[in-house]
Formats: sequence, structure tokens, C-alpha cells
Amino acid sequence: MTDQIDNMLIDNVLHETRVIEPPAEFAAKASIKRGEYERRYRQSLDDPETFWTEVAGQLTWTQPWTQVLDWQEPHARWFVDGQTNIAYNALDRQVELGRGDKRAFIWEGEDGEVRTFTYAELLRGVSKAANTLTDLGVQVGDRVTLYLPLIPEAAIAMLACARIGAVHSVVFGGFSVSALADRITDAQSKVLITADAGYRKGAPVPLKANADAAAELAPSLETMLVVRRAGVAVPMKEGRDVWWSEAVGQASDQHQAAPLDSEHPLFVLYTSGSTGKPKGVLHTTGGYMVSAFLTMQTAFDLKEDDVFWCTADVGWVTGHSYTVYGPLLCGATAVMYEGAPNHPDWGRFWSVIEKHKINILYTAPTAIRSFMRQGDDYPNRYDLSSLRLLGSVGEPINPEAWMWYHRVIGGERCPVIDTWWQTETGTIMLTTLPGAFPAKPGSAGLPMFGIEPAILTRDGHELGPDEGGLLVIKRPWPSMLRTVYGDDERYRKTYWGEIPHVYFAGDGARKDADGYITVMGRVDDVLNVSGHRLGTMEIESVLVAHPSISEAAVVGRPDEVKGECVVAFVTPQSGMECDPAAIRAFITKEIGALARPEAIIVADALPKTRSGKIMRRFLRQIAAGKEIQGDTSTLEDPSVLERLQAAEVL
Ligand code: 6R9
Repeated sequence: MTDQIDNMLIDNVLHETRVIEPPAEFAAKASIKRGEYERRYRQSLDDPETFWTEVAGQLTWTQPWTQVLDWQEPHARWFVDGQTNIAYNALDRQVELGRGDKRAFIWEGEDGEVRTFTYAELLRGVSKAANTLTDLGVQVGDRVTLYLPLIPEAAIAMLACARIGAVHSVVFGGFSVSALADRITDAQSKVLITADAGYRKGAPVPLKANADAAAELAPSLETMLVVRRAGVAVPMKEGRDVWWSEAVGQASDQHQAAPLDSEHPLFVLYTSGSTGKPKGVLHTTGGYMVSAFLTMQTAFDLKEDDVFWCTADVGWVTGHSYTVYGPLLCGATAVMYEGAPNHPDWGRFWSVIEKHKINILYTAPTAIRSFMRQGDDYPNRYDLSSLRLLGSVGEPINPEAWMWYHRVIGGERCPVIDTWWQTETGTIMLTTLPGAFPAKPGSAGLPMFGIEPAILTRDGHELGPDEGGLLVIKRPWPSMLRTVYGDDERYRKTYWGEIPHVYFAGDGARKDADGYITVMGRVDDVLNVSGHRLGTMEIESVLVAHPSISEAAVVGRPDEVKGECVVAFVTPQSGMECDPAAIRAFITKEIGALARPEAIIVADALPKTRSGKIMRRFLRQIAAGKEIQGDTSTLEDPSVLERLQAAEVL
């Protein structure tokens, strides 16, 4: 990778010029207007002490901090010597503020069951779970692994860990036995919280059976706490397994949250990374809490009565920060939906929105593109008028998908915010505040408070407007990862060792004259065609703008003449056929002959991670006619690879 990014510039080939002003009604009510953003953003960089003191001061601390930041590159300590508890701030504090009877969570199961929890109820539930963990011998600093469906107990277990100072490590319920075992072992967890089974498209997912198999491979594990979700029969191992309902049912609902040091570890979350061993990204208490609170409030222009739905599973960082912690820290009402977006059909999301009168929807481009592929009929059958704001996260959102989301889901009434961030950054880093500035489809836009991004060459030179380079962050921020769990050297090298004195995000990006940043894809995925460096996002965005194409992934294939040539993998819109000549002509017209695909492969699906990101690494191997190498276990459906290998090349 290092060779590839030496002094790299990424060519800017996508000339997206649409600018969408915030709807007047939304802008009029927005809490932060343009001038306010500009003033506070400047303050956050020029006088971070005052800025962060003011934000953190809105939360409850049992002991005040003595210093906002202690920065010993690459190690940061935020709110030094302060003591707090994030679960206290998410629950007890809301009850104290009079939100005890307000709904904290509305949960909908895949089977249609609905459970709601007020803040007071959630506080009691979390207190019981916290007492249970303590009774099971979990102590401050111990790691607890969670392997659960998206059910309320997942959030309750996270908050219970946070309450007693145990470090949660949530492993997505779709992960395999070996992935789970590796993560338990890496964290040296003694306790695993799982469920008998979860549901996915009506079928039970055997979580307990996987957990049993993983336990055989993970010697640190001593106790398993099992939530009954699906009611399927599972063996319980004497002396190791405990039913959640029994243990938590008997526990007291009174619990005092432990005062924890601001830098006390809050969670470890493993990112698959594109290669190699999963990295345990470590986040700590105070800084993460402050950033989750601030970004939730400002990026989503949150109002007291908002019903907020982040569709992410708690197995991903988005689920940590915006399904659980962010909304609760702000006292909002958050929705959790357990199942698949297409169960029983592609109208499910829209039915959830109609039923719970959701005001803010936060989802991923991969979901938006699959809805688009099904046409407008499904959303048009539902009343989506409660929506006032839409958000996107996880991948670059292609301008066409952005426009569809805005028009069909948002009725042109809702601003769309594109939010760029990472597991490592903890919370949103780039997004254009919805009531303050116009949006540019495909561009995440402006930095959040306290975030100082730049676009650099490999040797650290700052690039000019519209020049594509490496996205970096020039100073520490409160919710940044503190280290890679158990491997500080990897932390230094990966994030602070690529370019001196800046955080290296691994993404390519460019900044326009208005300061809007457009993320062009992972740096490892950049193509080099006849000396032109092409970001994957731009060619893919043009491809999906073609009426016959639903999704696209572009990779390079070694080419004697050009260095690399473009290979495009595309999935057709439902009921359409992809004509290679028309697609080539379209690319030539929109970008130029340079980006014209040498090969086009039409398939029913693309290889994606379980969080919906396209894995171009495998596509490069297929394009080059090589055997598939590397770990395919993080793929949602590994059989896609065989179908792509067998597909005709057009
Ligand atoms: C929050 C999350 C991080 C990577 C990141 C980038 C891509 C996420 C994006 C985006 C363009 C956006 N990414 N949001 N790219 N625009 N709005 O997704 O975390 O799973 O760690 O992934 O996802 O490549 O570096 P994570």
C-alpha cells in the first residue's frame, strides 16, 4: 500500500455540480445556523479549552477535570482527572431532568412485536443487569463480550457494563464461530452474553450453538449469560451457563453507577480492516461521551420530541454511537428494529417509519441502493410525512442514490446529511449541518466542531482545491481511539505513523473551494490508469447513474499498456438488462475514455462485508483471473464470489 500512495494525487473526474439548499422551513427552525457554526467551529480550533469545557459541562461529572487535553503524540487524555459514568449520563441524568416517563427506546422485532422502555424503566433494567454482572464476578476493567441479536437486551447489556466499568466488546451476531472465538480471546473476556437464537428473515440464527462452539476455542471464557429470544431449545452447561431472565429477574433494580476516570476504557470494537488480523479499537469514557452527545445534538439538529432511528446493528460503531449512546445521552427517543430491511418485503423500513412516526432516519448507502433497485412503489405505499431529516453513513453515497433518498424518501422536504467517520473516530467527523448550509450530493462536506481535516500528499504537503489526496486529521479529538487493544505499536504505525504528526484515515478525498470534503474511497482501492489515479467512488457513481444499473464496483486489472485498466462489476436494476456498449458509451460521455471499462461483469450481487461495504480486494483477484485469497469470513455471502468468477465478461 505504501508504494501506491507515495505522493499520490487522485484525479477528480466526477463533476457533480448539484447544490441542494436546505428547505426553508427546516432552516428556519434549525438550532445551528451558518454564522453560529462558523463562530463555534473557529472557537473549537482557536480556543479548544473553552469550547470543550462548555460542551462537557452540559453533562454530569462526579469529579471535574483539571485539564481538557493532555496530548503526548500519539496518546491523548481528554478531560484529565475527571470522573463520570456514561450510563449515568444516559439514564439517571435523564430521569433527574424529568424525562423518566419519556420513551427511551422503541424496539420492533422482526415478527412485529413492539417493546417500549421509558427512561425510568430502562434505568431499572440496566441497574438489574449491572447488579447481575457484579454478582457473576465481573469487576471494573474486565472485558465482557456480547454476541446478541438487535434486541433491547443488547443495549441494556452495554449500558450495564458501562455502569460498573466493565469494557464491552460487541461482536455482530452474524459473525462466525471462529470470528467470535478470536475476539473473545483477543479481549480475554471471561463473560459472554448471548441469546438462544436471533431472527433473520424469519429463520432463527443459532447464536447459542455458535457461542458454545466458540467457547471451546476461547479458554478465557468462564460464564455465559443467555437471553431467551427465540424460545428454541439450547443446552445449558452446568456451572458455566446462566439464563439472563433468571439472573437479571432476581437482581435488585437499585444500582449506583461507578464513578470512573475519564480515560477508563469503555469499549473495544473490532474492525475487520481490509487485510490481516482484526483490530480491537479501544474507546474510553469521557471523550467518547462528550463527542457522542455533541454530534448527536448538532449533526441531527435534534429536537426534544424527535423519534430517531439509526438502522445500524449494535455490532458496528454506528450502532454504538447512534443507536445507543448518542440518542440516550441527549434524552431522545430511539428506535431499534431487529430484522432485515426486506422482511416480509421491501416495504418494511417504510412501515416502521409510518408506525412509529419517525422523524430522523439514519441508514447506509448500501440499503438506499437496494431500495432504489426495487423502485418507488414500496415507499410510496406508506406515510413518510413524519420524517424531517435523513442521514447516510458507511460508504460514499453516490449522487444518484442521494437524489433518490432526498426525493422519494424525504419528499424533497428533508435535508440529507452524509456523515463520514470510522470505528476509530468514534463519532461523526465530517458532515454538513442540515439547517446551516446547502448540501452537495456525494460530498460529506464540512468538519464537525474540533475536527481539523486536511487533504495531503504522501509526503505531507497540503493539496489545493479539488485535488484528490489523503484524508488526515491534524489534531486529536475527544472520541478518537486511544490504542489498538493489546497492540499499541500497531496503533502508532497504522494511524500516526503513515504521515508524521497527523491521523491517517486510509481514505482518499478532495476538498472544494467552499471547504466541502468529498471522500473518494479507500486509498487501497485507488486505480492507476495510464498514470491517472482514479478513486473508485467516482466511476461507480457514474455507473449507478445509468438507468440500467443498481450497484457498481470498480477495480483495476494489471494492463501492459495502461498500467491498470478499469473492470466494472455491476448489478442490474430490477427488471432491466445491462447493455455493455451503452454503459461504455455512458462512461465515455460522463467521464472520458480514460475510465471506459475494459471488462464489464454483470451479476446479481456484489461481495459485501456484513456491514454492507463492498470488498473490492476480492473483485481485484477475480478481475485478474486469480484464485480468491484472504479471509472471506467477513463477507455477508461468500458464494457471491463463485458466481462472479463464473459470470460472463462483457
Ligand atoms: C461509521 C463507519 C469506516 C470507513 C471509512 C470510509 C467509509 C464511512 C462514509 C464513508 C464516504 C461516508 N465511510 N462513512 N465513506 N462517505 N459518509 O462506517 O465506520 O465501519 O469503521 O468504516 O467507511 O472508507 O474509512 P467503519
